[in-house]
Amino acid sequence: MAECTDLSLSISPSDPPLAAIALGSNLGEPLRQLRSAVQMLAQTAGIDVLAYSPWYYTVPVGPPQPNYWNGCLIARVQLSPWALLKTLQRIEVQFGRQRQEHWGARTLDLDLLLYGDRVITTAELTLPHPRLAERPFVLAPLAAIAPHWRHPVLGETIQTLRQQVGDVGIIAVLSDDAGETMCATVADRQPPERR
Ligand code: PH2
Ligand code: MG
Ligand code: MG
Repeated sequence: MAECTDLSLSISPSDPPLAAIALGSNLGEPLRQLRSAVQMLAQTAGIDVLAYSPWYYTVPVGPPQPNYWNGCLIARVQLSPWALLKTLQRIEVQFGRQRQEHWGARTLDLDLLLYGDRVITTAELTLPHPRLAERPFVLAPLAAIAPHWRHPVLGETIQTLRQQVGDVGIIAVLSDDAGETMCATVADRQPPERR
């Protein structure tokens, strides 16, 4: 499993489907939980984890709560979008996730962001994830592993969307490959200039 390989260049996202999943945690031991969630997903039948991003330390969006650690992974999946969603929800519960305040603190959050180029609007599932294009804490890690994946509704690449939102709310980036001590702070936290 490689960290930070641009899979969207070499692999078609639709056949067999690639899924992009966002990970977040701000309760308990976030980094430990996120790393073991990656392992658990990698060991799940029908999910082949191909790459995962560095971990981003981010300012919480929503009610006052601890800072988050966020990341993304890309997997080749042999599950329907709905079966994949159920699997993510089951793993969240295994990590002690309780349904609580909207946008509130959590031990583990696994959000299905993209599933190939599928566009889905049902009560349980909206794809692409409805807030994907607004969130630096999702777009920054996703752009690290899939910059050329095109948002199937907006028609823009993840890299372009990531440039549009900038680094607002990103405090630091930690790469597992570079070792635990490598923690670069992101100086530019201003919104980007619109061109
Ligand atoms: N998730 C939320 C609410 N707010 N803020 C950050 N920085 N990162 C998150 O993952 C996050 C959040 C609910 O899913
Ligand atoms: Mg979320
Ligand atoms: Mg969620």
